[in-house]
Amino acid sequence: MTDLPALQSGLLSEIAVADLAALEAVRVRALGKQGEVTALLKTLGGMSPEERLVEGPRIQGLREAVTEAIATRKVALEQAALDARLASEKLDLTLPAQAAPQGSVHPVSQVMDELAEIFADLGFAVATGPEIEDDWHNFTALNIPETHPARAMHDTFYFPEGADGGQKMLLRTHTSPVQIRTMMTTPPPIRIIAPGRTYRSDSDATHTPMFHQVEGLVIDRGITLGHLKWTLETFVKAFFQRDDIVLRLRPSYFPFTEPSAEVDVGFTRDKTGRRVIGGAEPDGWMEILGSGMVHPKVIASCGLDPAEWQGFAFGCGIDRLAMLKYGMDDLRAFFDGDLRWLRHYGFAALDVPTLSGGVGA
Ligand code: 2NM
Repeated sequence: MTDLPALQSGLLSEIAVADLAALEAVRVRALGKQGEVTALLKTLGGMSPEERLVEGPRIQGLREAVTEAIATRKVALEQAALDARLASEKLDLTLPAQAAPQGSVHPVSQVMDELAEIFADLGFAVATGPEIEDDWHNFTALNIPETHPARAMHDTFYFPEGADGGQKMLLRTHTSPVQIRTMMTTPPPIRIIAPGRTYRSDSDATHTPMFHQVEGLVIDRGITLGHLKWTLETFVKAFFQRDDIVLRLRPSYFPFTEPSAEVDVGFTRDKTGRRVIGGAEPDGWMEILGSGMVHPKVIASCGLDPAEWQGFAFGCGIDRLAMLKYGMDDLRAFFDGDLRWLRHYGFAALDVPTLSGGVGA
């Protein structure tokens, strides 16, 4: 005959001090298939009914006592383990950031913010639109018909002919479709800039297939070339942060403007011979913008009466503006995602351009 009270007190005292692994070992040794208590339960089958009536409740009582003791100990151990984790993994969210900030603002983003800030001061809103455009908004509405050589000039990325049988879809080659969409949805007067990604199938040291453009548009009554010139002068002075900026407007051709002008900015040279934008007596000229008076056909395409509404528009490459202002010489580095380049040319996240604080000074 097994001494049940002795067995029970032995097991219970073991359980009382066991850790989780020891507890599982005790459980297997007592209650497992080959366990001591299990073996005792099996002896019930060989007993007489009278004997079983006495021993059955005693053995079952032992089993229940051990089972409950194991369960109780297990909960206590798990709670203690959780308390220990909570104590050691404490995180004080009110502490200042541990590491030095790793990220920086890309020069393209910085220049976009500068442009928004400068033009906001002149009363321009920022407009955006889809990068996947249809042929009409990107070309036709801009007075670039199907046969126009400008379509070939733009090296357009076309999508495969759509199953919907609708228009040819493409990656916008300029942000002008944003201006078209604005003219069609917003009653004049309109003053907007449209910065964003644009795409042309072109790739070398000075061209990337994706590049950034900003275009501006003013539509109102009685707008003249004089308004255009003043606006561009004010913009370029604010952007390069000097007053001795000389602009030169050269007659040019764009299908969407008439007349059209390319805008050069005068540069001088520093002691090392590097070109510096500005200087009252330029040593040479750099082309930075295209511009013109919005073609009456474009205004009419958007549902406005060109006899009542006139305007000017301009466009330029943001990547190129960033290179000129911040002195990078290879456009391709802009899109390499090289952290060393970004650490050198990037801007602190809190270095937000403001007119009072200096746009990107
Ligand atoms: C340029 C040069 C000249 C331009 C025209 C328009 C619109 F939609 F109003 F017709 N948007 N942008 C424009 C004009 C763009 O980029 C070199």
